[in-house]
Amino acid sequence: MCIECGDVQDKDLAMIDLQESRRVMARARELMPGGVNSPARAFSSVGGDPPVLVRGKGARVWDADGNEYIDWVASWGPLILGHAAPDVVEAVCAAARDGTSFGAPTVREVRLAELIRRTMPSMEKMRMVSSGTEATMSALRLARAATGRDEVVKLDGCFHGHGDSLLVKAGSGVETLGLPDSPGVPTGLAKHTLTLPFNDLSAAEALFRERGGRIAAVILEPVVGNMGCIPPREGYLQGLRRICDYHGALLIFDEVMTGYRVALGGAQARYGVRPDLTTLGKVVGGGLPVGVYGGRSEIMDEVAPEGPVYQAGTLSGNPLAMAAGIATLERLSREGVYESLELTASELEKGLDDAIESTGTDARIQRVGTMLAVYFRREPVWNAEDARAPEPEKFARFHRAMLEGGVYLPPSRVESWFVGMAHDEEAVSQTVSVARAGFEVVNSAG
Ligand code: KE4
Repeated sequence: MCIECGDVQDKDLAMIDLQESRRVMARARELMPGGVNSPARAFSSVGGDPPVLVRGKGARVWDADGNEYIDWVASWGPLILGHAAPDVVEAVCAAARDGTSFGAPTVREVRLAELIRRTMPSMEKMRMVSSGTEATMSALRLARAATGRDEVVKLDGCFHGHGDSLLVKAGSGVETLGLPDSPGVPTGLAKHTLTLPFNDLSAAEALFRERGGRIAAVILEPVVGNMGCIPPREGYLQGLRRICDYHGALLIFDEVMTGYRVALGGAQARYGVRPDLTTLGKVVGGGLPVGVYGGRSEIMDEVAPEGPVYQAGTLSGNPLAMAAGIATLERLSREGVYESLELTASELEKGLDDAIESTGTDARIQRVGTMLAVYFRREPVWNAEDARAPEPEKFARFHRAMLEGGVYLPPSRVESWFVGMAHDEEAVSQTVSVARAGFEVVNSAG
């Protein structure tokens, strides 16, 4: 049952045979909540059964019924080189032949850390973990320990994974499912998480005037991918930097999504703002489970065994995941890669803009680097309130039409599309022509 979009069900998917996907999903629902291992995959806000994917190559994926799709989800961001990128597959296979895990220091984790620090110099020291959630959870614990303060500030609509302190007014799956926050988070903990609207410096200044001495850190997505694609207003990030410095709070950039997506050096390079701590994930693992948190040495040296702040993980720095990350970052570091990504992403944006204009659709595209989103409203989207304004049904109809046309989009109006190296001119032009039909479907539904 679709939670948000009323009754956009499978009958609207006349042209796609999803029989085998439905069979697998029926079995999956007996074994896993909602039949998925992450809520965002369940298609709850767009209706109908999700295709069960069986294979990916380059910019395309195939489902259990043999349907082919152009993929703009890219596993929610990691696959900037495309599916089954040869460099990554070969590196992972070579690593596996040497052993899949040791639980000991290895050469590969040192190599990946060097590549990360070279691209993001603010990460003077870092710790590998196995997910973005682990990275943000650990960064918060470290910030609280380093400052001796309990309160943390997050921005409404930003999503930082499912750590208890961060499941407050979160974006992504929490937003998609319309959950105000998550049950199970003790009020005694949630009360230490304060929230602010994104892109509102005066609100930040007011909060810090009132509680500055008790705030350990501000954590944010510098470009909010978990509400689509919301860029910072001119001077916003610089303003947060100034406020944190004045009040002795740490500035944490959660670049799990923006890292290597909005620039090789992430948002901190694109906007020239140096955070105290950064969290990474997704691209940095090349499709295998990796998260990273890091920053100023004197802060990171508080982490065990150097310091007292405890954080650990059996598979942290796993050799296969490190190999995938190394292969990905080495490829991204080559000459001309980001110029090529920018060209593809700008062509997609222009094609979608033209389709919106030619169909007279009340919609807009917002893009930063290889992250892009469509909003069914014409006015700019600067914060979570703006992003929530359009009725969910419009995106649900658009998503169904795109899927029917062989284009695989994130199943939520508050998620970013991801452009990668494998998206060629044909993928862009096919997507744009299917989008034109999709906008007509939205317009005909009124
Ligand atoms: P993971 O624990 O999923 O590796 O990372 C959590 C996380 C942290 N920070 C940001 C900015 C993130 O976007 C994420 C995870 N993003 C979602 C999609 N927007 C992952 C997809 C999912 O939840 O299944």
